[in-house]
Amino acid sequence: MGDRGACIEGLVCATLVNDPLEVRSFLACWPDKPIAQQLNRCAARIQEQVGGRVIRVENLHVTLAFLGDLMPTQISAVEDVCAPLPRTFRLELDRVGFWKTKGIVWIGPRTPDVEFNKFVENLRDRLRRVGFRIDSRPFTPHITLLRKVRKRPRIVLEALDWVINEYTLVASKLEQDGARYSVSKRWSTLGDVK
Ligand code: 2AM
Repeated sequence: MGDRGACIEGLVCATLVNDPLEVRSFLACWPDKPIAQQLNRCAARIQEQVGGRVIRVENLHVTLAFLGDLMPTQISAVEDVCAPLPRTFRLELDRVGFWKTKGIVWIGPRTPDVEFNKFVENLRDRLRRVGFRIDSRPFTPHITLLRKVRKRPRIVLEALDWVINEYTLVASKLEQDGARYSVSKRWSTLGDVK
């Protein structure tokens, strides 16, 4: 009977198994194809130097807010909070970073766009106010390029100029070879209806 035998039937399942309606969700910006392809080439060069697992080109993104497993009513609440981008933002991706404890190599802007960060922090605050638990650390825009890296890469890359004109609500399914993402909703810059 294993572990379950020691527990109260019914209650056990409720705590151990996720509700099938729950969807692992996050808000993110996605680089367009040419930028994503360049980032993928950067990741391959870094991998040659320090190993690790390159993030698939179609999965490259900046997470604005990680939301966790959401029920459909919570997804509607997120959609109610999200607003269009007030304008287009540009991020100069010119800094490769390494988070040793997470084993992540990422790329991001050396100089953050203050207005973009303000927009994201404000969005995260509004989500908190309606009950979502959002990472309390300040927003650090980054695109994860590789995981499972043990050593800091030493690499000089040409800066990439990324124009951001939308963000999306994404559903994530974890599979053996990494995550599969699907976009469920988009918010573009004001006046740019999708
Ligand atoms: P990362 O790239 O810095 O690891 C989808 O999983 C995205 O949400 C990833 O980009 C990941 O950021 C971020 N993410 C995953 N789990 C998270 C968590 N528990 N808290 C905050 N962000 C998370």
